[in-house]
Amino acid sequence: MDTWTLIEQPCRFNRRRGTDALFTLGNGYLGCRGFFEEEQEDVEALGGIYVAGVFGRGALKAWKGMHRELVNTPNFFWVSLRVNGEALLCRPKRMAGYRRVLDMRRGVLDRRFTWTGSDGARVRVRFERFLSVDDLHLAGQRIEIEALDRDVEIELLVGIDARVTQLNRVTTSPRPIQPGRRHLRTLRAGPDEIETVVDTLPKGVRLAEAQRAVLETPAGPLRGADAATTDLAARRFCFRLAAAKTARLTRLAAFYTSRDGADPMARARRTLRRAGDYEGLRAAHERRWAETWRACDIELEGPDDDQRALRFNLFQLLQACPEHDSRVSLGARGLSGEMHEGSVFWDNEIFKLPFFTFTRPAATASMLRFRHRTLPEARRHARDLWFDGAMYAWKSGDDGVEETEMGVGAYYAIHIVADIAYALRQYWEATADDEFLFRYGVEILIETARFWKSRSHYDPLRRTWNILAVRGPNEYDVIVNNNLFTNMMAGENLRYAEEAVALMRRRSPAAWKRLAARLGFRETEPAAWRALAEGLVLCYDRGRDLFVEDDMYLHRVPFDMKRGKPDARRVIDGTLPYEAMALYQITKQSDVVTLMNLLPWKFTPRQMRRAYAFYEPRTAHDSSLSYSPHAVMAARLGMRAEAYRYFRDCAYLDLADIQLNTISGLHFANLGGAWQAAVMGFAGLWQGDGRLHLGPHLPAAWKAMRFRLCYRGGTLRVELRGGKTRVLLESPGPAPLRLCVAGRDVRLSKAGQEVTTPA
Ligand code: IFM
Repeated sequence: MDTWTLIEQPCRFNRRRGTDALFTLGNGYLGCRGFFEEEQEDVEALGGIYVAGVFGRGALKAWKGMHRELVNTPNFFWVSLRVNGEALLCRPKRMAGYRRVLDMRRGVLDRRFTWTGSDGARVRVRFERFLSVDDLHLAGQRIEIEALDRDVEIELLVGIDARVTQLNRVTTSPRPIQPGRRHLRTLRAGPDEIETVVDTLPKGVRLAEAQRAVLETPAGPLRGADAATTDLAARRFCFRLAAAKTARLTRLAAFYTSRDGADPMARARRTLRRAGDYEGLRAAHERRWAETWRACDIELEGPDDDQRALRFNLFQLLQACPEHDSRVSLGARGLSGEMHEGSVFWDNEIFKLPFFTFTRPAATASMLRFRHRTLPEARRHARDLWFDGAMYAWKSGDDGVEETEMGVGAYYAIHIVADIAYALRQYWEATADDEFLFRYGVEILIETARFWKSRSHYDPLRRTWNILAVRGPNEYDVIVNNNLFTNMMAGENLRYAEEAVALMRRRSPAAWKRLAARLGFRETEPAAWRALAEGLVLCYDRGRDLFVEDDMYLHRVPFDMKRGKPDARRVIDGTLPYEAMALYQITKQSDVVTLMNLLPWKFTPRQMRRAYAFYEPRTAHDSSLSYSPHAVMAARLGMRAEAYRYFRDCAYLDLADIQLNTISGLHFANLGGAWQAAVMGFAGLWQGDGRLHLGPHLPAAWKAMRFRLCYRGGTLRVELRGGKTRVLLESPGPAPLRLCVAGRDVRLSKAGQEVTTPA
């Protein structure tokens, strides 16, 4: 069975658009949902192409005016097809042999079907498309039309369609597609070029798109005639196709925006002129994918469905990653849909970055640079709210401004500040990249530590430091005091800041002097950070050896999960209103469990087991961020069957539409969670005490698992088979790598060196 392809067959006409997100293609610069190319009626023609960093003004009131939303940009895959004068529309009675195939190995989408007109004439149609990962500004499309049993008259329009609007009026909740706001104004349209501007933001972005389309018919090539209209660049090809003959259209499209530099249209033209032919472009694209998969794939000896699902998660994560541009990061739905408006949340650092850190560290570096670039806005945000240092927005577009709607809790959801510090530390430990740490990281760590210092309050009665009025990962607890996750992560943030300052002072004294002067660093700060880190309240029930989510959790009323969550809908959508959650012991998405996965060295196995047993039945999994941490912890605790069940909930979350909102985009944090479930759960990966830890916890359904890891400049090849773990050093780093494999200390320094445990 082919585990590299996602196949839809037959067409589910009634929920056609619901699966478009699954068939998304992307290259980090562009993302393109799997919509049908040929124009349909009404909302079917809306496309769904997004460019990282291209935002327009949305409809919700955020902290600094209206929020931003990722713009649905002109559709350069648009075609209109008529056969014997009749529009080729996708209708159940007209189509046979439908098949849509996402080839994840090659990054190519293919769709084919046979269509019968009202006059009985049949044509076989095949569409192929890709967004080049070799040249991020190019896309390729091929359309083949075969007349099956008689001659037909074909009219084919090939264009770039700027009539598109947002797919939805409201993007915060999933809905069937319904046309929404229009952000684009067309400046100029010709047969092969269109220039538009997103003019719903003061400094509107200009978009320039150009196409080169050639039609080969049995009678020879056709160039087509100008068919441009106000908001559509298009060429029209009219021809007669004899029975049993095939015509083939090949189009290359180039896309630039004013974010890429001056005169984007000149750039688009130049790129098209220099682009070779379709085959050459696709071959280069496929070579890039082969290299990427070599580094990032996880191979299983187990059920084919699991292998395919795992690859699907990795594929989508990889192809949305904006590694080329540190002015943007990876949104909650990537470039696959409009829910959450293209914004970046805490889950980027905690769920997605670990995958990149250990497979493509440059991608993590770029996304952390995004946090560094948005530091001025985070400082301003902190100042506006009477705090020191930097308070990162809960929800960021491209400029770091808080995009959360007013009044829905961004003021409380401050753990994101420490999550960014955690990801930074994880990156530094995994890469030993001092240069990055000193150039960008230390500044973030100092400013975030200062934030925690000003956001914590001393309680003279208990002689402790509290962090009051917060919202942890469990968003059903809207405002709590001393959320364990927040306090412990803040404590780590403070420690990382202290350690990073000491390191930089030692290793790069001149740069440190400059930074310290620029930030107005005071010598008393590190000691104050340490005292705070040591004094922060950590909610803990000594009698039960149980770490507690927050000050009040144990005092709340037990929640009847059967009654409250009888089906897949979230509790707050099905049975009780949001306001009721404060009364109950209910966890929306894993909170303490996630924390224990992040900082495993801080807890004993017994404490982890107790926490898992306590919180798991109280967790509604009403967020996509919940399954993977449960899979990781269950695996590490040796509960393999349970871990596997959670792994499947996670890996199939979008494929099976478990959260009922995949139509509005894929759940990117969960995609990263699938990698975590496999690598941090079943392969037991974690980082601490200067070593990389691995240990086998394979589920019974998997015989073996293989993957590569980047670690401190070296590449490791890991294979788990049954109870054995084999680690091979494929290419060494600058220093010997220290590992702890299934409890055994190992040092690997030469290429080809390997260790197997138990031996
Ligand atoms: O970051 C998450 C949040 O924890 C739950 N709601 C969705 C956000 C974006 O994924």
